[in-house]
Amino acid sequence: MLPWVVVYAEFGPVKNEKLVMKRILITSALPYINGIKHLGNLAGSMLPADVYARFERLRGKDVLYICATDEHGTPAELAAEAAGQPVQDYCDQQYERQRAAGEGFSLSFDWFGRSSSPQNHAFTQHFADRLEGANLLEERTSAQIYSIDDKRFLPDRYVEGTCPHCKSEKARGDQCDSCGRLLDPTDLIDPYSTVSGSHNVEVRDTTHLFLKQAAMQGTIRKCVEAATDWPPLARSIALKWLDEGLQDRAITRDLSWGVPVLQNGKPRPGFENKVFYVWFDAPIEYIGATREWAEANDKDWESWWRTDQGADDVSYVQFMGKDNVAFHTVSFPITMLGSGEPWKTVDRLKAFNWVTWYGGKFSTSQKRGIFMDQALEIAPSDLWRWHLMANAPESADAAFTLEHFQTTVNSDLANVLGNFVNRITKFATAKFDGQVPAAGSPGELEIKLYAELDSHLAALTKHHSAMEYRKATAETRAIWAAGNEYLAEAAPWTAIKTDPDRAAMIVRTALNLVVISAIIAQVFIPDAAAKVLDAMGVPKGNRNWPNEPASVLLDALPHGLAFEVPEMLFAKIEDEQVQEWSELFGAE
Ligand code: B3M
Ligand code: ZN
Repeated sequence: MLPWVVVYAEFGPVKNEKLVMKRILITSALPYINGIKHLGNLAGSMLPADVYARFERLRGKDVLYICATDEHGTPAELAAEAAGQPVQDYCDQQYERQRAAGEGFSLSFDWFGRSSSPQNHAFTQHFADRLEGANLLEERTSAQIYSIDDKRFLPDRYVEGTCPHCKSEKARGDQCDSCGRLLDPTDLIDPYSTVSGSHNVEVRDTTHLFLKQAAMQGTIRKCVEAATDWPPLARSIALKWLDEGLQDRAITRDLSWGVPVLQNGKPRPGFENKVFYVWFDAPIEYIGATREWAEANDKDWESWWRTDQGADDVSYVQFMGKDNVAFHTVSFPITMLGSGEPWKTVDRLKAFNWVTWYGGKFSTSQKRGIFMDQALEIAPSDLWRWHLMANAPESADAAFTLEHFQTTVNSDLANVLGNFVNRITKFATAKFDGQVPAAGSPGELEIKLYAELDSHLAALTKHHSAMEYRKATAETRAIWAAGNEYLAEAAPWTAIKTDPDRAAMIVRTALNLVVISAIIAQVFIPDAAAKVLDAMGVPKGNRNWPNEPASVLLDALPHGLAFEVPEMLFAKIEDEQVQEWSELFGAE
């Protein structure tokens, strides 16, 4: 084996034996089926989950990254109605669009499933049967909003009104977007049908299956209190919920599209026209989609989800927006723990605040904001990925503006990374025949750079492990900037006039730093990183997370290796483009 491959192979699996969790299960909140998601949805779940999956794969972990479309409930029914399509056809079409959008953003799911899958139907019914067997389900008659004009009950998004807690209008029947509280439609002030807009509604009794969440209060609190390494936002929301006291909640709805409610394989008497509530079946699709993946790839799903079949050595990490935390820290664990079976529950949960569009909400109907498919039409996915992660809504909501997007891209990507790669590869091609020079040995500047890089890489690995993306992008940028600073100080273009060996050493060091800069960039900007690593002739198997001292990393390229100048990595965003996009997408 070439000595170089041996050195790069050292980058491979993490050697720190303390990291016992070699298998990592990652799920990101399932995007609702109703239409392509906007940049805020992407930034708040699927994208950071992808960055984390890429990071852990580069460290040699066995990663399974699962996602799917969330196809049931009122979002699907209302959207299909608006599109004039049968719900199944609508979901089939939208699923392909969402899958394509995910591929366009290089979201490296191991499986992108569908909550309408037979696997999810089976698991959902299984859990309901187990919960009933544990006496945690009960048929109860409850008051629901009925629309006289629409001749139907109005669950969840079929009804809107004023939130009783924060008085925000257009609160939905199941949750208030403004204060995040879960609601029952009868909680709403002045409710009205979202189908017809009619206020001609009344409260009528209907029977549903209630999950006795209150009975599980102590069990869930123990889990959340033990989860000391959850990032702060997730833990604070979960504890707030528990402090308010868990309520028993209906897990069926008067709807026709969803998982049917069976009893002994037949429609449950009285539930022939009801289905499970979308938030009961959607998290179960994490397991359903894993089974879809296993069956399509001749793998097993049990070792990822059953702690009696190997999942006890799995680290399970969830990514989601803050409005989804309640369901993931309360109702989903209740479903799993209440089943009495050894299911793998979440170990770490990264929740995000919201990305706003110039401080306001993204809106398809009001043409406010950029949606994933539109974004890919106007700029490469790397640019969006970098900007959204560098400005991730971690400790507060983050306002997306096109002007800020332009600044971030032009500064971090074009001026810092692009400039560094371009200058040194062009100089080395001109002065050293496009080969990694062998002469020279490390001097003071290299020793200083080694120490700097060791410290940056240690910090960067820590930030990624902690899933802190603003810090991780800042550390990544700092390493790219160190390349420019090193060149400015070492000035190979001056050294070459009097001391070619010195110049050779500088060039060799800088070319290796180009490779490290690209290796760590893979998690954020995979396309540009691949272009650089391909141009530098780094084999695909040697692009793992750096795990050697900088003194080794910065002299790892084989001496004499031929390389090319990577094609231009990033075109700058011009003011005219920002102007044009502002008109197109409703920027303030
Ligand atoms: N479909 C996302 C949302 O609330 C919701 C997530 C389900 S994760 C199981 O927009
Ligand atoms: Zn509210």
